Amino acid sequence: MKKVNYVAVILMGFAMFLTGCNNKDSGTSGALSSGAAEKVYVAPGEQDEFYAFLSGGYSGNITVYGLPSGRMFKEIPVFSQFPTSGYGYSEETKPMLNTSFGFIPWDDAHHPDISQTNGELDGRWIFINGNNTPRIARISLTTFETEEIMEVPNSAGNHSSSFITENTEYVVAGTRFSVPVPQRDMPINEYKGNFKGALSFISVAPENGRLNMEFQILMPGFDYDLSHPGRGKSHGWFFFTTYNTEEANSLLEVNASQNDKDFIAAINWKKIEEYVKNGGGTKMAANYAHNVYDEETHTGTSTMLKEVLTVNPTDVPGAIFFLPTPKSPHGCDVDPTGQYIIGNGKLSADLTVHSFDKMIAAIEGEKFDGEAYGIPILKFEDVLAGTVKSGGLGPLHTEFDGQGNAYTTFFISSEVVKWKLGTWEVIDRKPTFYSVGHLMIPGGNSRKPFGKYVVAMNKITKDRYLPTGPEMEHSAQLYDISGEKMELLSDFPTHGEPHYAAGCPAELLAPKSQKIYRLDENKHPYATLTPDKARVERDGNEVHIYMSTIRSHFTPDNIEGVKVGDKVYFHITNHEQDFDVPHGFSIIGQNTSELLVMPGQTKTSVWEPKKVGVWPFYCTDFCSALHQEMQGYVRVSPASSNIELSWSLGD
Ligand code: RUQ
Ligand code: CUA
Repeated sequence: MKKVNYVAVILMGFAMFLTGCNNKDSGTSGALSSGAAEKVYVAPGEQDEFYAFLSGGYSGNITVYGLPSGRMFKEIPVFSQFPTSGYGYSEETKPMLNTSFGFIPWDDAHHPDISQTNGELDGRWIFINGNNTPRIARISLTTFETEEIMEVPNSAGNHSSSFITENTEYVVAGTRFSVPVPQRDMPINEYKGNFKGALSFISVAPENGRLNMEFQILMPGFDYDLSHPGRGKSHGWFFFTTYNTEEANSLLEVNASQNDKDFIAAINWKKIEEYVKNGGGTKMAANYAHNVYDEETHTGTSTMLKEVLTVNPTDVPGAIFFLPTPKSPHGCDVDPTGQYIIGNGKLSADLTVHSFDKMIAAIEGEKFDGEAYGIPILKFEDVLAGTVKSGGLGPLHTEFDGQGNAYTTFFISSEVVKWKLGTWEVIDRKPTFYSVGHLMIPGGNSRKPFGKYVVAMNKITKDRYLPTGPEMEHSAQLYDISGEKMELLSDFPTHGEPHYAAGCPAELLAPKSQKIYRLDENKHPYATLTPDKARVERDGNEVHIYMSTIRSHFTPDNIEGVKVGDKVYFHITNHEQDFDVPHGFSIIGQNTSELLVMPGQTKTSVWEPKKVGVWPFYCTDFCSALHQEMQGYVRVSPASSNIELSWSLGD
């Protein structure tokens, strides 16, 4: 990609000039110019310029891509069991998926957000929300492993999440559905005035990223759809879109569209933080899981937390205001300067842009237009910065390029529209294929966007790829936005349903990406640190096998004395200290998944042998020329047998 053949480019330009070919419509014609092809071509052995982290939606995970190539590098398991790596199947990772509803091996993951320092991406962690059984996850961007999951109490449909403040002080989680708080048995049609919407502020410890549920604001019973932090001048505030301010509880497609305007809730979290630090708020009994993965033992633990601090909005005057925003707004986006708050009214054609300065002036002038449940409503005209008459239909989400431009997706009219902040004029529009949801510019949700590419994530694929039965993978499209006009460069398939995505320059992550885990730092209680420590121990009907692996051998490789009815734990330590050499482990009849054990790591799989016989196990990852020889046997005797445990160390 870097080695552009200039002569070819000049000749090509000349040829276009001769034929009168106009590059402008390359997106609709389906025939891309070779200029576009060169822009996405990453030659063999070369690397991409950006990482892109796409949420998997109903896959529950995150997928990692390179830009501009659109090549998929990895799927990071977060909320879903993942047989490819054994996540959620191994004894070490099962606790990560514990909740107050028990073991929940799936979720609906929507909005990844990378940690920031001073409003710029710092590449330490990425956060994502579980929408269905409300949870927030923190993933290390060194190991690309899920390190922590916090359940969110009093929430339901954790959708206006997981956005972070500009120094990663908080990861914020807002409920989409309002519910009775605390949950109780009550008639649904008594919703209005009785249900609450919890907005949770979870602090992130700067040293190690540990999450702590600091407080929850119990808002009126609206739906809280999306949110974004203030930044720069508006740092200290958080903005949430609401819909269903009608508080309807049935036929929402009609009944929640009655009000001409819903609200953006502006929350001064610094003020609430101060209130809470001074002893404000009410402790409420709760029950929610906090799951932490220990870096030294590579083992997760799950703790149930029993209390949450709640804040009633009217107890902190001057902290929360409503900004009227037309037509059931969905996206809520804040520009890199922190001045503009954009509400995308999904039933309107126009975009509403609020001004932070005007909002502050209106608050100081106490110019209110009534209140809702004690929360002051500002006057629409007083806070409005401008309206983008876009000519599109169904605006959803907006990102920024750092050059004073904004890019908004339109679901109904299937396009990305580029417009100018401050003048509100539309500069360009390009079709998407089809029905675009979110879009992402690397750093586009920070003070410092890298405005070279935008990725549009489309909800419908149809004819873009070879058909694969009734369902197609969703389609992403990459546009070059470095010029005045956008240029469609490529399509690439995604996995699950990408909602939001986050991207960053490759150099922020690539140099610090973990290569191995050091064996001499392995603190796993069942680690086998030298092959001579490999052994088998019986404890009642539990059998613990301490096993080590190195190309191309399991130690021990033959085990006898196991009986039907035993619970056999294979604790496997990978002794490799080389980058990219995992070993796998699987045994016939195992009803979990294989394990993929990284260099220096220990992982555990449980096997409950059902049948007498001699059963093989093998390595599932083709690790060397003698990978096929990496195998062993377990002899399983009848429950009544008294064959002693024995094993071979291969000497
Ligand atoms: S959503 S397509 Cu889950 Cu972010 Cu708007
Ligand atoms: Cu180890 Cu294949």
